[in-house]
Amino acid sequence: MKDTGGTEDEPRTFGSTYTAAVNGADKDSYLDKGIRCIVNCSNNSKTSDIVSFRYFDSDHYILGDVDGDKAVTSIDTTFIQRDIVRMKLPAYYDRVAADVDGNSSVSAYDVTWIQRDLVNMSTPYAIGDVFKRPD
Ligand SMILES: [Ca+2]
Ligand SMILES: [Ca+2]
Repeated sequence: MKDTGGTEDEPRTFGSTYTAAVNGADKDSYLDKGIRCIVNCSNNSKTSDIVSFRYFDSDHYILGDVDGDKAVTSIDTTFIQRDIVRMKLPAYYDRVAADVDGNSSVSAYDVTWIQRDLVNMSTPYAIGDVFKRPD
């Protein structure tokens, strides 16, 4: 596989996009390594394709992305609202990403900040930005 990302000169960073030549059979195994295909994802051709990937790892998170789909959407706010009322949550629910205002608790304020961000209103928090997970 020809890969333009992850060299010593150009290390992969969380959330960065890079391209690679991947054939159809290879694509699935490639995606298992914490790499998410964002372009030409459904291609099952036998020949190699140049595809764009976005690189993710488990040491980082996106502020507000509690379901881990790498985007901040209204689904994330729904999960946080469930958390607030102590409803059952899936294992992938990320409470670190839910605490948008960083006050160590998950509350309706966190939901409101995300909702503001979703409609492009200003917030004092870097919702959608990548952060390193605390140790
Ligand atoms: Ca999300
Ligand atoms: Ca909070």
